[in-house]
Amino acid sequence: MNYMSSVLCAAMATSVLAGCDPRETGAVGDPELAERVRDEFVHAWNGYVLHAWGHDGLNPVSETYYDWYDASLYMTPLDAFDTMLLMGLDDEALRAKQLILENLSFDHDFTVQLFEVTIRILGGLITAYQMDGDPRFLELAVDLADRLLPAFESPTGMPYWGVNLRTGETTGTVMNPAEIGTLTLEFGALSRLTGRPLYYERAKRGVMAVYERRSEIGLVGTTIDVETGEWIDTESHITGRIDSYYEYLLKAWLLFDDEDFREMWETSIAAANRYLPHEVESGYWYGHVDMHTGERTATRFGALDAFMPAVLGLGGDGDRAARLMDSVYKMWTTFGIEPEQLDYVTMEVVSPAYYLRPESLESAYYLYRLTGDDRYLQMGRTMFEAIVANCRTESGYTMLTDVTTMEQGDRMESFFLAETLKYAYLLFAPPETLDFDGVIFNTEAHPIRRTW
Ligand code: DMJ
Repeated sequence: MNYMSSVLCAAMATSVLAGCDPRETGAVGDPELAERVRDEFVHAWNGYVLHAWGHDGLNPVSETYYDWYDASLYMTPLDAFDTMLLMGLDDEALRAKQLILENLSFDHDFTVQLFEVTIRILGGLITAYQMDGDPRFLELAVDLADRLLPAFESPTGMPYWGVNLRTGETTGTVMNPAEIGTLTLEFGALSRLTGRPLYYERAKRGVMAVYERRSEIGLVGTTIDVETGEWIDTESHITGRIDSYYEYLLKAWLLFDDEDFREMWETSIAAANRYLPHEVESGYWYGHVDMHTGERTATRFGALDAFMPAVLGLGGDGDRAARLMDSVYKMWTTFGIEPEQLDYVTMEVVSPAYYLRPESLESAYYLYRLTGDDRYLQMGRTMFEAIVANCRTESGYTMLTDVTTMEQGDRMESFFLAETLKYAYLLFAPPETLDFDGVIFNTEAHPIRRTW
């Protein structure tokens, strides 16, 4: 049993989530449904190939493409590549690999968002290198990371929002815990793979600067000025702008054996578990509070918050994981598909879109792998079938503008192929498809293996 497994098993021994090895939990999946997920992945990828080839992504209704910046950074093929390898789609993977290696360049005079480019592109390249073995993926990752490093040159060590890939000029002093804290797995893995500690040191210094500014009761706020170190928005929660801060505290400890991260994770999750949970008639939720007083500021929960059962489960807190997952599923089934945000007291939609997000399926996958409980398999089935029924188009899959009407929008985010369909596939596929205990997924579902 490796280190990660033993940490997890030790933690789980005290929780209701018993068992660590999926074969021991009896989690056999649903191989027929896994095949269907694979077919739907191919359908979505073919839409990209036909209408958006070489661009960042597909608009599946208008059958057009989009790019985030003035030139493509090949987000969809990079995000999709390791899913193809896991699904055994070797021809598709080879075409994606050729497209990336023949065309991808980071020598562009434009500013990119540090967080998004790190989780999707740097993360995609690192896993591509680990799974495929071609050193050109690692060379691209190093080139990208070197161009991103100037972002960390702030007075506090917390990175700026964006950086110009060619000039290194930085932009954006208002940042948040998620965008600062969700860089350590990618920069840390690169340090281990290259023997250059600088990447990890820079990313870690940024997270520690956030952690050191936690409130007297141990919580972090929504936005912070990276030059002054002052909090701007002091609302605390687990939704966007804070969410993966918690995820990476835990995962950096597990991936790198770094005791500093263990301490940061244990302190931070204890505060979150003390002040955020809210038991109301509709169930058990994690809401919003003021970071200084702990007073309730909002009763909102949403699609992004649904990552939390997975992280709680991975951290060994089976009881909270199971209870929160029931609420996640209720959020999904109340409307047929989860909304971006709801008020869990009134159960009314606050923000009605569904962006093809993965977090609910991700949590179903983790809890199924950790417990072998068929309830999670069934939850995943319901979610996958709802996505097929409502988001499928002739040329791919689209986001919905409103889950109360199921009106379709016109956008397929790259994380649909990186995460949503990957977690669905892994949930239903035989456990040996991926050794769950041997990898740590980055927040874009790129599995990172501790090869060092
Ligand atoms: C993805 O880019 C990542 O999962 C990120 O952590 C949150 N947003 C999307 C998916 O919803």
